[in-house]
Amino acid sequence: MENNPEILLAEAGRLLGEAESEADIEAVRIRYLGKKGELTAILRSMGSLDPEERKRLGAEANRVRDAIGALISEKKAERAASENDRRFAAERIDVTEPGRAYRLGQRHPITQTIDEISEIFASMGYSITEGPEVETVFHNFDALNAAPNHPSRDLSDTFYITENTLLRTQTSPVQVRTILSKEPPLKVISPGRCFRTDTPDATHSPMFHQVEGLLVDEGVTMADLKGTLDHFAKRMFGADVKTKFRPHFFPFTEPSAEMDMSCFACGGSGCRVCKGSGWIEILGCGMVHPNVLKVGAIDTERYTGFAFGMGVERIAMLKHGIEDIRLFYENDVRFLGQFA
Ligand code: 2NL
Repeated sequence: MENNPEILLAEAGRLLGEAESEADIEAVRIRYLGKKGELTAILRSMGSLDPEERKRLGAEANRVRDAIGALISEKKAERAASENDRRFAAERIDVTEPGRAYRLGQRHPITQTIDEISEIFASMGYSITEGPEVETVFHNFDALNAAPNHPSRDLSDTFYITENTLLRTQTSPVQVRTILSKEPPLKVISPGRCFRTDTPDATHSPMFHQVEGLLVDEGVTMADLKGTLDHFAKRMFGADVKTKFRPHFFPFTEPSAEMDMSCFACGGSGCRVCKGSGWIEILGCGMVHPNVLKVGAIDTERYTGFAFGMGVERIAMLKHGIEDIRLFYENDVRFLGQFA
């Protein structure tokens, strides 16, 4: 074992120069400065020396111990700094890189159509009302002047939950609730989900959507109905469309009508969209039957009203040229994404 402190300092310096890890550095410390280290051994062996020599060697050994200690601290600091440099390089973030675009969702085309219809009526001063999808027989049928034997009440057309509760077959019960809870003038639309026991095909679904409307005030006539619905058709399908009204029957309106509009695709000359006729049926309507107004104790001598109902899926299919209603419910993003 070397017992010249200066040589130990040189050795330790060389080993530290080669040290690559924290453990290499620690090994150097243990080898020279540890309890059984080489420099420690020199300091311990000095007892046998004469005083002059002991003093000289002691001072030199202490100086070398401090120097090796300083070299070790220096090396440790150097290593920590280079470790930081390496991590900073590895974790570097380019803050000037453009952000990743989010894939934004969108409203379902049926929701978009409901919103579009609602906006047109809201701009004419209508309020938007909602009500329960599970209804009573009273609100869905009785209050709407449906005869006790009316076919729509049939078990084979309506989802009954109990004898007295059902899934609403139209959104009319929402308007019935308005008639029952508010005083005229009334001016509401009721968009929402409806249910019938239809077998699914290209134009039928057991779950579908409707927007119904109701206006009750003094002096309301069929002219108001026609003007309102004609305006709606022009806003929804284009200022060029014309409308016409064909007599029809609904138990809750008298007189009743269906409204057709001139084909927005061909302008009325006949095409695939209007199946050659030049006209497209878009909604049902009529003057509110006095029996319905009487449900809400509305004075039928003073007040009259009109009402209408339209199928949202039908409007959306016409507007976008969709040929199968079932596409709306499959939730295939390749279909839905086209309505972004
Ligand atoms: C259609 C026809 C219609 C109504 C709905 C209604 C509601 C009340 C009173 C009177 Cl509270 N009428 N609603 C009136 C006429 C037609 O819907 O073909 N819907 C898709």
